[in-house]
Amino acid sequence: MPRISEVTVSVGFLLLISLISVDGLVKGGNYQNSVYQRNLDTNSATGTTASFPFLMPNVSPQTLDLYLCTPIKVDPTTTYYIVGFNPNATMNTAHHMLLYGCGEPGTTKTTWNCGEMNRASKEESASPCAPHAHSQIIYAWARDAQRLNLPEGVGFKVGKNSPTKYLVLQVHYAHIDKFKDGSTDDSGVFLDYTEEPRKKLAGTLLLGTDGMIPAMKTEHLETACEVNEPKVLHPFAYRVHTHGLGKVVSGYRVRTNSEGEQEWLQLGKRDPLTPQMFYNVTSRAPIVEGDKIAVRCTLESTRHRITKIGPTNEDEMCNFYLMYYVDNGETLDMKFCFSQGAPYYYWSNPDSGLHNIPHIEASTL
Ligand code: IYT
Ligand code: CU
Ligand code: CU
Repeated sequence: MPRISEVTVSVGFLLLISLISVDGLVKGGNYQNSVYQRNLDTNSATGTTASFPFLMPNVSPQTLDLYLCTPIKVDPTTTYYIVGFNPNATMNTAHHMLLYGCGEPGTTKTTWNCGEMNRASKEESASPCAPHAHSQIIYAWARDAQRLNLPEGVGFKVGKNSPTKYLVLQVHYAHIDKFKDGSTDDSGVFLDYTEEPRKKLAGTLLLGTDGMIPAMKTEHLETACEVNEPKVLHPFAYRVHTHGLGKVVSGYRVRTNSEGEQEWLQLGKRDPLTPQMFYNVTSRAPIVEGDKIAVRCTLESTRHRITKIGPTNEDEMCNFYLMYYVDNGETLDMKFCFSQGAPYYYWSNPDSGLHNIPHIEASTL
């Protein structure tokens, strides 16, 4: 059955976009048909950075609360380091943007509906990255956040020698009134990148839980993992994510001192109903082998039914993204730290290996 498409792509601009995007960092959105071209940035040997406009290809969303994705294929013959993000969006048009590093994109289309939260509309949709492919959030924007530079000398490795073969931009279009007249939008992010090798590589660790929140109760969803790789992590940013029931999400480094006592050092703590961007960590103290990383989400349900962890707005999530860099070598092999969550896993379980658990109050935010 034919249906009205969610997006009208302005074809003239699409051509222009794919011509632009074959230069430098990537092949175009129509990556299947495009031809490689060398980087135009001839200064890369001297360590200067170039800027790649990763923008929506002039789309005109016609569905309320549309999550739209667009991919670029990173030139797989070259290793690139992304060192900064310069957003091109306003909160009048875009509610949020996420930039994913993917092994494979969710589809081979130029744009697609990639909403996780609004499955109510039963429209055809696909996730940003292909199922089971490498998938990582490397940038998040919301509510007129300014540009983000990674710390000095730090970069996200993409392309050759990296599992990130594609970048996928997700834009949440909350308000669509301005598109009624056929206007188009090119929200996105300018990526500052260099080919100069970086010793300090950035990575993200995703901590989260499965589980459920009982009716009319406040529940703690908790997870914790030990770092058991001989690496020194320098945390610098974090992002939290829940749906509507989230009250507070906090993350800690847990280290056992010489007296055998566990010391909890806060990495970040936020009200998840404030804009879900990356914020500076509370403490940049390094995380070393043997340390644990622990996360709690406090969710408060006033619903008369159980709420489960799941993809829609009727469900909940508990996520804490920790962005860090390593001084030398590759980032952690550990990319995720998920637990079963409530009512099975708690920090206070006898077998969790956690002691000296802090009292975490939402009121001290
Ligand atoms: C079940 C759950 O917690 N989903 C999260 C975390 C997640 C992130 C990525 C799961 C997978 C991923 O590939 I990247 I599989 C989740 O969906 N979080 C949302 C985004 O959809 C990523 C968020 O905004 O953090
Ligand atoms: Cu949004
Ligand atoms: Cu979610």
